[in-house]
Amino acid sequence: MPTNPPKIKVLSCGNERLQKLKEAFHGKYGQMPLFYACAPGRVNLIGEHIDYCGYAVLPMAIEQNILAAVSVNDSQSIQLANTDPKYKDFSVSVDRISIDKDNPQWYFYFLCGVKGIQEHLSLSSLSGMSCVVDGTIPASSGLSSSSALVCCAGLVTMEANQKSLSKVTLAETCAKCERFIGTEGGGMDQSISFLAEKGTAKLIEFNPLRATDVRLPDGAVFVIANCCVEMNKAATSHFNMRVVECRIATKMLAKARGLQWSQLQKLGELQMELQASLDEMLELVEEVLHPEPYSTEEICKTLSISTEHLRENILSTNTQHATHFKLYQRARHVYGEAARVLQFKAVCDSVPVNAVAQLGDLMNQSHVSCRDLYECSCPELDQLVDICLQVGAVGSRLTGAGWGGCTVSMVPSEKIDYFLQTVRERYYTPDARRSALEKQSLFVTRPGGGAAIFTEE
Ligand code: ADP
Ligand code: NG1
Repeated sequence: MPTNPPKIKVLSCGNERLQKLKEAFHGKYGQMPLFYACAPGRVNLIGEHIDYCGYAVLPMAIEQNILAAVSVNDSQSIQLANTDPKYKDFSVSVDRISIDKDNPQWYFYFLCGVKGIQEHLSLSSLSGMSCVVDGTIPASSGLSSSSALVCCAGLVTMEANQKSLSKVTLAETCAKCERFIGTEGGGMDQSISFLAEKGTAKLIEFNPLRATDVRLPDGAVFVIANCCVEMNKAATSHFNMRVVECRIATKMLAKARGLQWSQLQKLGELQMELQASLDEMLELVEEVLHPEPYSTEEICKTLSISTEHLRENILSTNTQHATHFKLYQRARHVYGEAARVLQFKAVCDSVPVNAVAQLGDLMNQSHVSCRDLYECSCPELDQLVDICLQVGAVGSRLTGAGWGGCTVSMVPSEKIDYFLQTVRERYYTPDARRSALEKQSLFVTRPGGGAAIFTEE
């Protein structure tokens, strides 16, 4: 497999979207783009909220992506425009890049990618760039529009500065730099955006980052359905609260086992340290943690630390206000979900006769765990999952961060027409807003390719 993102020669006149983007670019900057870059969104089939705990996940890239047209300028500035008027123009001098965590505007995600590559390559000066961005991934819907934008910006910056980096380095760099916006994600989105290959889902493992093909069984298709509730991760504390709860659970479990807990941050690291199985980790959770929420006082007392220490070293900036932490529920979800990912991969590899039913079961268990233990679902997602299961899906679950956004369902191929029509009738048509969004909200998806650079022939 080639290690660098592909550079593809294209004819924009054969591609309506590229042609339109080229025209928009010309209208904005009065010149032609030098090159284009695209990075896909993703749908996670199973393995939710466990990447930042160090565990493997199982996503595939989707066809929807972020595409940018780019030229290099000599004005020493980064000029950004967007084909969607909702995203306003922005310009900044290359030596004045800063990212405001308290105000997650679209261009700050772009600047995350720019800054990440600059720091990784230790570039003392950056080329000026003029860009127009065009996106087709529904935003704040669990399909990784933000990471696709960060990855696209990272790739653009690499190319505009005439550098070359491997897909793995780009993925790791973009995973790290998206955290400049404040969310403490785990790297799944950026990894699949760069490492995806058409026709196959991937098992993504971390530390070291690697991607293994997962062939999905014949006879079923995956359908994405958006519940039409948006949840912006960077603008709320839900996401980081879960990251923090997992971090505290790691330390409390480590302390109970007499380990040096202060350096341990992830539930996965703790498992490695203990050399235990996932089942044994679940037993440890039952033995050590209690289901009632932990107060700040109880945590500080158990770890023998001050509240200031907790706030400064363990909590994130946007979770400073938190007073209660559900450690038992979060840890149970993470260890259970990590096991389900491995079971899903094993079923795809061995393809038993009832493979589709087994995978569906695992997806259903995942949703229940996200809903009840991790509490990252919402009534609309639960309703949509129920409808999908009633009308033919063998498995259905929320995908991505949750609290809104999309479900992914596994549907036997022969039932797909009835499924799509009935979900439409039951979830979208009765509500005017949903109905207006239905076309981009309910669709069959197949594993797509990863990020790439295009130049015109
Ligand atoms: P997701 O789950 O899609 O990653 P987030 O809430 O983390 O959702 O990020 C969504 C943000 O990403 C948007 O608010 C916007 O700032 C940015 N974004 C998404 N799509 C685009 C786009 N096409 N153009 C510009 N910015 C975009
Ligand atoms: P989305 O669905 O893109 O908000 C987020 C995290 C992932 C992962 C999932 C939950 C970022 C950039 N992405 O994805 O790393 O933790 O939630 O599985 O933070």
